[in-house]
Amino acid sequence: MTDVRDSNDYRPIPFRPDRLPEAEMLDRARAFHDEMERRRSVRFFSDDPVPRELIEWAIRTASTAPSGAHRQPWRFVAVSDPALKREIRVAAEKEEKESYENRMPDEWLEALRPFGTDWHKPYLETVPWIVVVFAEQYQMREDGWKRKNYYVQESVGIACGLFVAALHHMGLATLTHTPNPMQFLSRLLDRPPNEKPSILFPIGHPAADATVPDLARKPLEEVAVWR
Ligand code: IYR
Repeated sequence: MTDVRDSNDYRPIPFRPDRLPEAEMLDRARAFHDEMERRRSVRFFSDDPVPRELIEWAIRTASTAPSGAHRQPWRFVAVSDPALKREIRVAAEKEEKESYENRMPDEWLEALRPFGTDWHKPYLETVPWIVVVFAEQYQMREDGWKRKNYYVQESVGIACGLFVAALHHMGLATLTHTPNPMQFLSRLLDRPPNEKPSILFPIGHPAADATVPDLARKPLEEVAVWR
């Protein structure tokens, strides 16, 4: 058995980040929590423009996520073209209408009632940006070369989490929207067969009269277990 450390591929470099005093760690922890605590999923957007540069920064930040074998198996497809946004809305509403009316069981519809959702997705046309995240199931080149990716769902999920945090941090609102089924996005956005649509994010500023469901987050005691 060869030791991975004997391989020419393993060439680590020093990592010596500054260590913060504990009081400062706590201040930063609280401040970051308080900021994230103010994040809400938004379904009512303003059509105010948002500079492309902000979306670029959010994608860069998302792309700092850890990933299986550092394959970074994500593609962020950013859409601002109004005609394409309209096509996405029409196709998403077609699937969602069928889902809400015929595919989703009563238990699911009941679970969604507090959120007031239905098959209408007007925000898909209102927002200045739609970003669709695709999960790269395997790497593929035109010459037919293929290579497996690892922990794709987990990696893309973490990247999407950082994306949401980055947008919130810069003062933008978004929503994790998952039209179901969502293969229509591969067709509309010309994505290759090794990429699977994962989450769609409408992005913009909240509408002046936006509302959100009145909900609370679980307290620490409910989500943490200490042993
Ligand atoms: N995809 C549908 C349904 C939906 C499902 C869940 I779970 C939600 O938390 C919210 C909506 C829609 O986007 O309306």
